[in-house]
Amino acid sequence: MISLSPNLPPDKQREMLRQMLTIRRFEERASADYLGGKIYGVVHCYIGEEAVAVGVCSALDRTDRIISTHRGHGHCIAKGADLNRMMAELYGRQAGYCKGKGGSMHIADFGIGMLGANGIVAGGISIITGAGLAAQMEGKGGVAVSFFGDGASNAGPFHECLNIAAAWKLPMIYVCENNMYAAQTPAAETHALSDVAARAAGYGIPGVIVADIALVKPPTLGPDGSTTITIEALTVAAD
Ligand SMILES: Cc1ncc(C[n+]2csc(CCOP(=O)(O)OP(=O)(O)O)c2C)c(N)n1
Ligand SMILES: [Mg+2]
Repeated sequence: MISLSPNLPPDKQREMLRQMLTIRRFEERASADYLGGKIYGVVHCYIGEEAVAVGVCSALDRTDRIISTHRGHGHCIAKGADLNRMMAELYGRQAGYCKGKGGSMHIADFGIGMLGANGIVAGGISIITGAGLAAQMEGKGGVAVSFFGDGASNAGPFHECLNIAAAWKLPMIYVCENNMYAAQTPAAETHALSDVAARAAGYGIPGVIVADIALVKPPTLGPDGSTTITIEALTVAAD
């Protein structure tokens, strides 16, 4: 993970804006073609949440590993995935990341540290916590980043993984994309404690809450890269 100054150079800001717009344009096209019946399977869009993926991934090295959710395009693009292979995958083509057999929710690119999108709500949290253990064992200062929704924070993997990550001091960043809904269900109907970061604190993991993220300056990991942290990004999805 690299350290980003809160006062970013203009070139860096332009690059981050370019990435956010790339995600937006990619998904506008994907959404239109999905609604037009040209794409099989399901396409969940990340429109409105682009700043979270770009802010977080801008602070990562290529070798740092991330995992995504059912809204995977933004995380893929922010980590540096190939747009043509992504779109080919949505269209079910041989040139796609999974030879067209996986579709929108299964795009992964291990070469850039993108371990995959995931149709199982909270399923990715377990996978990436294993990658956090791998990073710790490798001893090269890498981190693993788990993106997940507020709804996923009600599921078992969230609680089990944060517990063990804190106990083992894994180099993990848990990023909750809190858009206040799990599908159509308002968050207040499913959990009484509204701040997901406060839940993480219950496992001994420090958390920060940010309103959307134009830039995440990751809270400092321990000097040996051994601390687990949680970032709760308050954000809004378009659907
Ligand atoms: C294990 C599991 N249960 C239920 C679903 C159906 N489902 C798909 S998206 C979703 C809501 C997820 O909410 P959240 O984690 O907040 O993500 P958001 O869609 O808000 O980004 C649900 C319940 C699923 N995909 N997997
Ligand atoms: Mg949500």
